[in-house]
Amino acid sequence: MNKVINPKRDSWSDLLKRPTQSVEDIEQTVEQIFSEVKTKGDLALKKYTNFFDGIKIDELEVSETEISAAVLKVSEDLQEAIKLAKNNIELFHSAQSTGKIVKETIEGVSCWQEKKPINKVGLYIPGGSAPLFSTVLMLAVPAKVAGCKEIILCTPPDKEGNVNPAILYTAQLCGVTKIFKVGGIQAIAGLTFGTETIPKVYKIFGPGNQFVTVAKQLATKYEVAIDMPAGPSELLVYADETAIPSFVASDLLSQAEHGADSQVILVSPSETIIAIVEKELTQQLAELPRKEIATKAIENSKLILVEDITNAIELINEYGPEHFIICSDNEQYFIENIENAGSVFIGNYTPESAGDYASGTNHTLPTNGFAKSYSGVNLDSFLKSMTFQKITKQGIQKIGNAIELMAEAEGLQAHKNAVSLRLKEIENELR
Ligand code: HSO
Ligand code: ZN
Repeated sequence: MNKVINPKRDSWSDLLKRPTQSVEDIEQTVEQIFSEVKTKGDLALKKYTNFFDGIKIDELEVSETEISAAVLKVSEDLQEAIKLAKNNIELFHSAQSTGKIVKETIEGVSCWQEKKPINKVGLYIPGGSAPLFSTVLMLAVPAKVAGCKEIILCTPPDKEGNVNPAILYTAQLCGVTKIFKVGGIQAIAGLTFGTETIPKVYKIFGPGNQFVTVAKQLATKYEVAIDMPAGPSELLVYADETAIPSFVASDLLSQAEHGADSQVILVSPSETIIAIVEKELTQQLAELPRKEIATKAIENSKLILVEDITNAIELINEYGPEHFIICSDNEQYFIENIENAGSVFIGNYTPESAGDYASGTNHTLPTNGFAKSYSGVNLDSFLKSMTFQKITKQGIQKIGNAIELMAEAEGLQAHKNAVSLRLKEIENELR
């Protein structure tokens, strides 16, 4: 890991750069696949599944039989673990419900706001080296809590044309409506336009590689919303002398093992802590089955020695990590002053893995500095707010004149008329 000592403020933006990704050429491929899926539907989905995943698929939709068979392949212990996680995620996301907000702004003018579910949502679950069935929980549970009517899941098939059993088990447990064996750009295009078998959705959720990310961005041009521009995983740990170095190293590695492009950062005011964490990290890394991936991520990563906590928090807010772990005797300072982070983990006994799987918070979070402007996925991501108003005769008399004046000043006579006609009618009635 690269060690940096007391970096000056003007070097922060260079120091905190995410590993660069080249997006060149991707856009053209994405547009090509989108236009084929739009015109040829399932045929195009099957063609690209064959091309990218190397498998000829006859039936894109996962059948009931396949789901029942998958359930038998998931051990009882794992089923219980998934159920425990589901319960916590359900509890925390249900608690986020805000209900109806009613306000009489002026006598006779009632305004209220209600949240309604996004009726059709698409969940994308990547394939690849680790089948992240935990992401099914993080997306399908809040969708269900929100009351989304159709929950469509797309995930790429393996070389035999199957979907990982734990993904299928979790999907059926969470009440996913339909599951399709299709991944990558073609899946996003299918959810965007709808095909003979895949329903068109209103919003697409979930992580993915660069291709999926660019495809999700293109989907927004076709009136489909997306959760956020997701990128490689990242973690920043602040550790002072009260941190337990072996724990810190294990946390850094937990994110590093996601992908070669993941980034982990340790910020500390203590040279001793940095030195011990680095030693621990080397030892633990050597034992990991995914050490090749983690080693590459560690190459992108940094150990930063800071002068004090004020300096540390400024730097952390500038970076805006997806995950932020605080191991400090002054944790309250960090809790109060952190402004930009996707999800915050506090104390030596709060590993980031807890939030990845089972504590109840969501693990679909903004990366790449987007924590400055985006929230992670939560109950509201599956809802939209609608406003209502009802105005009485007395109410329109109270605000009517203000509306007339403002409409006049904007040069919009018809707007003014809509009020004037009513006011005159009321006056006539009163005579
Ligand atoms: N840390 C990842 C999510 C995940 N980790 C899934 C394990 N499984 C992105 O927040
Ligand atoms: Zn993770």
